[in-house]
Amino acid sequence: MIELIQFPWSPFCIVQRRILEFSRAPFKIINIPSTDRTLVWKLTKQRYYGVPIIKDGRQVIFEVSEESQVVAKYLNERFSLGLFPQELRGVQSILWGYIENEIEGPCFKLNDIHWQKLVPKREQLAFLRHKERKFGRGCIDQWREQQDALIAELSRKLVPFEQMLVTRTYLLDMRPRFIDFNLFGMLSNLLYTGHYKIPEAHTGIEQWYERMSKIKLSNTREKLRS
Ligand SMILES: N[C@@H](CCC(=O)N[C@@H](CS)C(=O)NCC(=O)O)C(=O)O
Repeated sequence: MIELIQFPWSPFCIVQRRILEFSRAPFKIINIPSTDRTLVWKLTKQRYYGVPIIKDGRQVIFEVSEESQVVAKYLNERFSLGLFPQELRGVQSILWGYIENEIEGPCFKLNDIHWQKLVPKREQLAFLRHKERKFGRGCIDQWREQQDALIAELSRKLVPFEQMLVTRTYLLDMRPRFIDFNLFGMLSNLLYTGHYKIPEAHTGIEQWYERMSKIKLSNTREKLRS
């Protein structure tokens, strides 16, 4: 059985978790502390410390660069999910670059404002140190002060997706493709603590999000046949 090594609020882990749920394949979640990557390090033979990774029997799958989608492409092949069709090559990679930078940025900052509720006490020192070494001392307090501006930034950056959904059920097509799962993961990270909603103006995205949180592969196939 496939094992997903993750922590629950990570936007990138949510992408792969939702893809696995969508596939209907049985899988096991192994949660690790966000501050202790020992298991990832061991499974990847000291080649990677990020999450998510997946273990499928003897194979361990992980990303090879910031832009790679090794895990999603592996699951796509393994379960014939149709997430990376030939005709959307190029378009999808431009979009996942935007989603994983422009959309992920405000989402993770807004989520991190509530870090003390997410991170167990014994991990808080390592978590805060990791953030402050990457983003500067006091970064989380700054994000808290910038909360309204971050929500406005996110809302503005979501406009193209709202526009895509005017004429389509999913972002690029009448069925979900990889970038639907990608955007879903970033927004699920935003919504994880229950402190936020999808910005109000984006009713199309809100309805799409509902669909994306439930859709499973056979529904898609049935719909495609009809
Ligand atoms: N492009 C990678 C990004 C993964 C990523 O940035 N994961 C974060 C957690 S959300 C991570 O583990 N970063 C390394 C670290 O925290 O040390 C993917 O799609 O999986």
